[in-house]
Amino acid sequence: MTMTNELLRYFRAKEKERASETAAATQCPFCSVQCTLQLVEERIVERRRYKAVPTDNPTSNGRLCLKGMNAHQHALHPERLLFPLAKVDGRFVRVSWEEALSLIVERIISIQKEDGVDAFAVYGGGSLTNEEAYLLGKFARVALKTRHIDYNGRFCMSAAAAAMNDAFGLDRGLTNPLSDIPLAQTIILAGTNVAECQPTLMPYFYEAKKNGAFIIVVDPRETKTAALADLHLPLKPGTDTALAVGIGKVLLDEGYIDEAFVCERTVGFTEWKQHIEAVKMDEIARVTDVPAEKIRLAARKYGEAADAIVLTARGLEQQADGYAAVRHWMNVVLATGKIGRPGSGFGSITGQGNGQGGREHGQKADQLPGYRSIEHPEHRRYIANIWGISPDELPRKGVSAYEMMQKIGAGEITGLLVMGSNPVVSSPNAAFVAKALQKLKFLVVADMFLSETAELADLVLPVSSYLEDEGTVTNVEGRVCFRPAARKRPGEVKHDWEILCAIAHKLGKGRYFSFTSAEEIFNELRLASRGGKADYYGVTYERLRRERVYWPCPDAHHPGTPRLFTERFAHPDGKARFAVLPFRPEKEETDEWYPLYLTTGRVLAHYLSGTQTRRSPALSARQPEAVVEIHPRTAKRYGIGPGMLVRIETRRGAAVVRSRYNDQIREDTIFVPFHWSGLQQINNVTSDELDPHCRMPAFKRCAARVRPVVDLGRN
Ligand SMILES: Nc1nc2c(c(=O)[nH]1)N[C@H]1C(S)=C(S)[C@@H](COP(=O)(O)OP(=O)(O)OC[C@H]3O[C@@H](n4cnc5c(=O)[nH]c(N)nc54)[C@H](O)[C@@H]3O)O[C@H]1N2
Ligand SMILES: Nc1nc2c(c(=O)[nH]1)N[C@H]1C(S)=C(S)[C@@H](COP(=O)(O)OP(=O)(O)OC[C@H]3O[C@@H](n4cnc5c(=O)[nH]c(N)nc54)[C@H](O)[C@@H]3O)O[C@H]1N2
Ligand code: SF4
Ligand SMILES: [Mo]
Repeated sequence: MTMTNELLRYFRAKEKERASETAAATQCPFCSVQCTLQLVEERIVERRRYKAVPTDNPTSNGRLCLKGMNAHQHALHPERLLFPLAKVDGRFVRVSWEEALSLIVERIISIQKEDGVDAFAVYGGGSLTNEEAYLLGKFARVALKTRHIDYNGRFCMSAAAAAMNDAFGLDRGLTNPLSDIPLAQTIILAGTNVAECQPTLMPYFYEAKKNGAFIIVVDPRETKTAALADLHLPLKPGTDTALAVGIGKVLLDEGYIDEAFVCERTVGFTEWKQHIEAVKMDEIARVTDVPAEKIRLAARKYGEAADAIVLTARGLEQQADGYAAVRHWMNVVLATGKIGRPGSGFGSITGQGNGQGGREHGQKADQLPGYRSIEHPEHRRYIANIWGISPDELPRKGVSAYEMMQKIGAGEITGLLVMGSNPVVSSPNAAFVAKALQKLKFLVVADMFLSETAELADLVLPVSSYLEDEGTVTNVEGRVCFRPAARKRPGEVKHDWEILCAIAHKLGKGRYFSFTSAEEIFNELRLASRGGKADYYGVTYERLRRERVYWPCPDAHHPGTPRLFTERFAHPDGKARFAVLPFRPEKEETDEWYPLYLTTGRVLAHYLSGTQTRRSPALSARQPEAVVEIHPRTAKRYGIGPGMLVRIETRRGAAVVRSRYNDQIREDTIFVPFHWSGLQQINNVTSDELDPHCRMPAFKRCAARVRPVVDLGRN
């Protein structure tokens, strides 16, 4: 007995000696807030335990949500890809980097020779760092010389980005810092579910409420965000354009126009006024299915407020007329002059970790770094000079993300590099996308996991995760944030930027890609963005180690620009533009065969195509499968009990998910999150109708029908 106790004591002492704790600073890889944290690793002999401890920064102020708390679970997951995999006879086999790079280069050369330079395309993502997004754009244009590059942000920010550019002359998600939110007396949240999508931002709204703000939420569901609202407008999906026109009408009729602002700082008011005057409120109420009185109350609350903020997100943007919906909300903001002051402004809340920076530096089909245009001779000259090539060598603009998929389907694009996206799950009409990708002569996917898209690849390249990859991202506020590397890379994993440099070297373009660190790439990006609209020239790594800097920041002494448009807008004449755009009547409509509106979106515990969060035990346990939110009265009409498997059919196909009764959703609408694949994949049924202004797909509305798969409700 004594012996055992002694032994135990001995082992405990030994254990203590070998137990250790290390902590490394990092940043959550998921949404646009970019909360900071420390990943603490406790080591007790062979056992390792990790915990995430939030740290302070001026955006999230020491908060972290459920996803951030558990993000390390996917990064440390045993299914992480550790070496390159090539498909041989339909199965993946391990290959060396040397073999992988030789294969890519051989395929690029042969495809471009057989089918033309534009036949090889690049598909990027908003999770890539600024450095990687920048380098991907340069890689496509300089190493591949292809015009075909676009990225998943097309499905995310394109409606708001185009609207911001056209109305204000500049596209930065929020015109104001988040700290302005508590200063507003009225806040309109249109098609945004902050409570589940940017949870750590909620305290800004709580604070506003404490200060007496009136909050209006526009959403077909009464979401967790709507729980905060003083007024909820549960409109019919896809009718936001009409709603914003209705609000404008009340503001005009009831004298809330800021004539001095309109006259000094805007163009196009008269045309807007004529358009709005002809509008009938009962027609607006009929189209949106929101009582005219409620629309009037919303407009009055907005009009009366000395300061007010309008925030939109994907609910109204991911529509076949998403651009028009955003422009009409901007009309409302401009007509009342509620922008460019503390507590007054407009914002489209960005989504992905680098949803903002990812769209500024050249991943878009028509764009060069710093928001320069690939069709503008001056811009071409400037960037060609930075890159050390002749402007004539720069390709022209290509097509948008989904159109690239259509070109793949049509056999025009025959080779594709995917870096940072999982389009087989996240594209509209995804069954078509999966089929199209299988037609490619060569598909190479760089990912941390064997995603649904990687499964279709000829070659899969393992990349570092957020824990291992140093770099910068630009968050929801338009603030550039530095993310340090917290851990060594596992296996033979490479950073995305290293992969691009290695391929470029093998293609004989090494002299344009001789980078040895993320910081070196950032320094070139600074130069490339200099003088552009998204000017990062004054932002340095040294500075970012101390602060999060708002762009534009043109020189090292510039403080950065928290609030935009205080004096002038970014168009050459300094004035903002009103727009007159119709409500698109030709949108996918319900009929007797497809009587319900299907809308899609997110849940708190999961992230986008789910590649990462489905691999996190804590997050997966929280919500293991997709559900269809359905009103109990609608469900009963189709014999659907709570928790039953439901078959959802649209004009394109079917998905099967479990029902969840929700008496806070419109009776004519069902909601399904898109984070799952296989039978539960809702994008197999969504519509690929694109907004003609920005090519945004209509993820948020199509016509559907439902029926129970197994009738568990009866015995
Ligand atoms: N938990 C979690 N957070 C995320 C993400 C995630 O996947 N999971 N993704 C990140 C990314 S990339 C993005 S883009 C953002 C997205 O953030 P959000 O846009 O806020 O999220 P969604 O759930 O797509 O849509 C928001 C709301 O739009 C509503 N809606 C549906 N149809 C309509 C309509 O016709 N009109 C209006 N007005 N509303 C409608 C939905 O009911 C939903 O509540 O979230 C980011 N944060
Ligand atoms: N029905 C419906 N569909 C939608 C939406 C919707 O609301 N409804 N929303 C759309 C929106 S807003 C978005 S943003 C898209 C996003 O959709 P996706 O582009 O598919 O986004 P993710 O799931 O983030 O895909 C990222 C993939 O890249 C990998 N990855 C993560 N970080 C890195 C990295 O640093 N490097 C590399 N190489 N790989 C990385 C992940 O493992 C994952 O496989 O989905 C869109 N699809
Ligand atoms: S998901 Fe967004 S809100 Fe949650 S911890 Fe990560 S960055 Fe913060
Ligand atoms: Mo997004």
